[in-house]
Amino acid sequence: MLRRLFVTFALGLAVMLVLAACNGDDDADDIDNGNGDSYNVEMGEFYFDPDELEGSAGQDLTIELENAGTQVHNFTIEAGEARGDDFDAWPDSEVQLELEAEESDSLTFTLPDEAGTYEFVCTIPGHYESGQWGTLTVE
Ligand SMILES: [Cu+2]
Repeated sequence: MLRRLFVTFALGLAVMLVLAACNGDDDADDIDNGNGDSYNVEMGEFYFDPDELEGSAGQDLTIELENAGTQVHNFTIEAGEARGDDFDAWPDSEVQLELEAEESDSLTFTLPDEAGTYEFVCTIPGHYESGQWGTLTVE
């Protein structure tokens, strides 16, 4: 009886831990302040976390970028480039911040006046193809 209680308790605890871990991945948690104009973004082999950002047309957005990987990576939005039909081309000059392994820095840029879904990528050869890209939704 005692053993069954313990197993039930352990299972409940495991479920709670899994739920807590999932909640930690919620992108909304990564917004730094009430204005929603700043994101902490981690990058590595071969990802951005979070990989979905959003903001309002015309606003300034700051990315606090950390390279948690072991290679050079960059956060880039290429002017006039969009790699798939589902993405809009970025209208303004290129946005880029490149960091060595374990470096951190910040980058501030102005979102376009046109609403749309834009993409950000790492331009180091092979990294985009390995999945290192994300979306920036402008509303
Ligand atoms: Cu990269």
